[in-house]
Amino acid sequence: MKIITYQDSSYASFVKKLNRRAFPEHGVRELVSDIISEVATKGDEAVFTFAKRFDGVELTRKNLFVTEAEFERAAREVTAATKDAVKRSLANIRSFAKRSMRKDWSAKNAEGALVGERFTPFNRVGVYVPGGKAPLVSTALMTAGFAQAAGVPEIVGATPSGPDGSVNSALLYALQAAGATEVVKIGGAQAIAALAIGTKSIRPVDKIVGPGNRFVVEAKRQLIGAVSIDLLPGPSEILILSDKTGNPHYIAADLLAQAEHGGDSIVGFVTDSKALLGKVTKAIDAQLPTLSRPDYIKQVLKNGTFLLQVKSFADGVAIANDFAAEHVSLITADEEQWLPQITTAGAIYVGNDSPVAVGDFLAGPSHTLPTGGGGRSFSGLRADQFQRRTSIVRLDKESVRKSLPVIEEFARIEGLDAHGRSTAIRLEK
Ligand code: HSO
Ligand code: ZN
Repeated sequence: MKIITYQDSSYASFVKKLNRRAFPEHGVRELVSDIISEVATKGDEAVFTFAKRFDGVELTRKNLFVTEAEFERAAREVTAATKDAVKRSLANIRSFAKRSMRKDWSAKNAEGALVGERFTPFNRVGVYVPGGKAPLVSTALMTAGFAQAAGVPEIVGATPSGPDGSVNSALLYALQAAGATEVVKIGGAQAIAALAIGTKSIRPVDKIVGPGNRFVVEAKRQLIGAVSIDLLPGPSEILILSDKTGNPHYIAADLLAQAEHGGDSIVGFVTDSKALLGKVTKAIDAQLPTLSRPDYIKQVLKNGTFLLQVKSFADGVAIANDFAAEHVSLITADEEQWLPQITTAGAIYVGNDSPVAVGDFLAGPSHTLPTGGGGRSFSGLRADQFQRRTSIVRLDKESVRKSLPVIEEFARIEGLDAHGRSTAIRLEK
């Protein structure tokens, strides 16, 4: 853990580095580009080769997709408690989704033409659920669940299988409950490439959503154009910003919760209270031995954790906005003043009693959120990102007549007289 206070000589340079901008790493960029080219030229064969190399699994056209029998077995294997948890999380997701969905509208413009927008769901989307460190059952809900709420008819889940070719039962159950119509057992950049470009066995999708490691994120970035994407969500992050009113045990627990994702996850604590900083440090040490993933956590505590004492709460707010964390927990006696000032977080959790874990699993907003500083430019996954938007324009003779002088002027300026003609012809006898 890096512990720094505003009095330290390294403070200024450390804070400067917290003002992040996501940029693809050099080696990753080339590697992913090669994987995409292989999938584009060799299709299924490339996918199978990479599955063998990266996931240690022997895939063929026969076991590439989850079968009906596997779905049925998963539904038998999961407990009633799991089914209930999935159901309750999906219910919150659906009602959250409903409120953020866009609705068709039309209105008259200044010349009396009818203009408006119509929303239709994407035909076919891919939802990526990372494998590896944990069966991210909630991630299936927090991606596919929104596609389902938006009415997407074909939802293709993609997640790597274990070396024996199997996928976690609860994950399969959740994918199906959230509307997945197919599940393909592939992961990594090759999965994103296969979904975007298509292979003999895998029909391409129109949009790909969901979090992933740096290779998945980079593949999504490179394949924009072939598909659209949601955002570029990477490893989990939390930044807790608290004044002296923060409960150190809760704060330590929230930091450790996101740290247990391991890998490149980042957890930060920023406070203007020296006393609280000390207490949080102690609480982390006290809670760590009680948790079941010490290795993942220790890795993040070592490489991706900072505890920062700032001079004023306003400094902390500025740092939080620069850092643009996936999650910001805001704990302060003056919420009214500070909450509106945090503008770049993917999600804000307010007050001592709002654990980020509740949003990870149940609350309703998608936990698929911008990371790596992406919050400056992106927002979290929403239901309306599964709606295609088409604008619609309808004129009658009267609105053509009122529009014509302006059309003819633009046609003249741009030297495109056929444009002017195409409008004027409507008014000829
Ligand atoms: N904290 C993760 C989401 C997650 N947590 C899934 C548990 N399971 C990214 O925000
Ligand atoms: Zn989490």
